[in-house]
Amino acid sequence: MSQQNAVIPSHTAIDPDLVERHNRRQLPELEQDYEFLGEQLARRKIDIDNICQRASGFDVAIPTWGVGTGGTRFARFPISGEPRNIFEKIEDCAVIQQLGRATPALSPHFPWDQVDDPVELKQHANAYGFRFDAVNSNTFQDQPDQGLSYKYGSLTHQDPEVRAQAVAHNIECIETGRKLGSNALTVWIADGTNFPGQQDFTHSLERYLDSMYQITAALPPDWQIYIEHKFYEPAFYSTVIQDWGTSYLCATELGEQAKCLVDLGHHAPGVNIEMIVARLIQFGKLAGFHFNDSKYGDDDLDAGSVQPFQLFLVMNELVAAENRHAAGYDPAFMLDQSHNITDPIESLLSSASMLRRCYAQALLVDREALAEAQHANDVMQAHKLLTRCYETDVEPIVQMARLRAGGAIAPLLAYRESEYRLQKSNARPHPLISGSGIV
Ligand SMILES: [Mn+2]
Repeated sequence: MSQQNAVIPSHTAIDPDLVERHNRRQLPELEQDYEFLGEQLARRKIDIDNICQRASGFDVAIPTWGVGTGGTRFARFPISGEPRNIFEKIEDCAVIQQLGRATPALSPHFPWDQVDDPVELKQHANAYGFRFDAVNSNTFQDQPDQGLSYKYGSLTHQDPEVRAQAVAHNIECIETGRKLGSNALTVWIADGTNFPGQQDFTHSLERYLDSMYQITAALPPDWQIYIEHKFYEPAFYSTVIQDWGTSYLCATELGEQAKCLVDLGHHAPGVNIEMIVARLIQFGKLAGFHFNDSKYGDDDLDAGSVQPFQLFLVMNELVAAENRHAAGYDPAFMLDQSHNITDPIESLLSSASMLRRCYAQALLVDREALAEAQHANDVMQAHKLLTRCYETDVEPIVQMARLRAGGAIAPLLAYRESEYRLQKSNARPHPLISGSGIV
């Protein structure tokens, strides 16, 4: 995990007294639950405070676009009090960090978060205690002032001028990211086809590599470039960077600074994602994650809301890699969700908590016993060693980690008590028009 110095906040989004009153009410029950779980874990030779401390080190970046209401290609249903610009988005992100204490970084998106003065933006974020994680480029839609269209592709377009425009945008993102203190660029392209025969598979990928070489050449030495694959959508027949295999091949071609980003929702249903994660770690090419969940085709449900066991198994691979100090292992963690029908602040609080929960469960795994069971082909024992940890309710650990870091024991409850959304509904007049469009 990227461990950087925490930025000390000078601003708070919610009255700290409210959080303290909330915690005083919740504390007696938490203390009882924590003590009881501590005794149970002690019988398994596990020190609860040790797990709590390690779990509190698991942080995830908030995507700035996540605090706005998402949508589908059919409709978008905005809620009142939505942030209208990046500065208001940061204020909403600050609520998530103040109460949850698991999200000290922001992952911005350009041009959506474009400002005249990135230094001012950095200062605004720092005032709330945030640093900037990977910046995200956008060549999947046309902007109002854009010269050439991405309708038929961007980095892989047949026309070298369109490719040059897309490359230039990515290089601009690096420049802005440098001013924000970021050290990575995430590149996801929508390029692909809707019809067999529309494009030549090989030539599209050649053009992608050619464009990516130019972007990679513009990276500062301490930066990385994250290649994000997605198997389909918006292109429905073929996608240029469709899976982890193509991502790995490209990252290998592009060299040391290029790695593969795993968005949990960007795989076909049923794919063994935890094994992909293990493979990428083994070969030193895991860039990090976009955490979310998926059941069918939607790639932006809340992390762990549909397949929590899968999330646990992914965390299990991460903990295994940490414990053995796997070479080149330093993943970046980001959420990437679309909140279509929930309050985005509630979803992001809940998801960050869910990640910590699965991570804490993975920390409980007795790896020595697991290795012995695997060696002896004791299938059931090996399986039970994992499921026993997954079935352990570690919520008191997650809550205690939050409390010790100055957050709220029950952040959703505290958020509702604060009436933050209501306040913002009054402060941010917004036309409640249902428009279409994904985030
Ligand atoms: Mn993503």
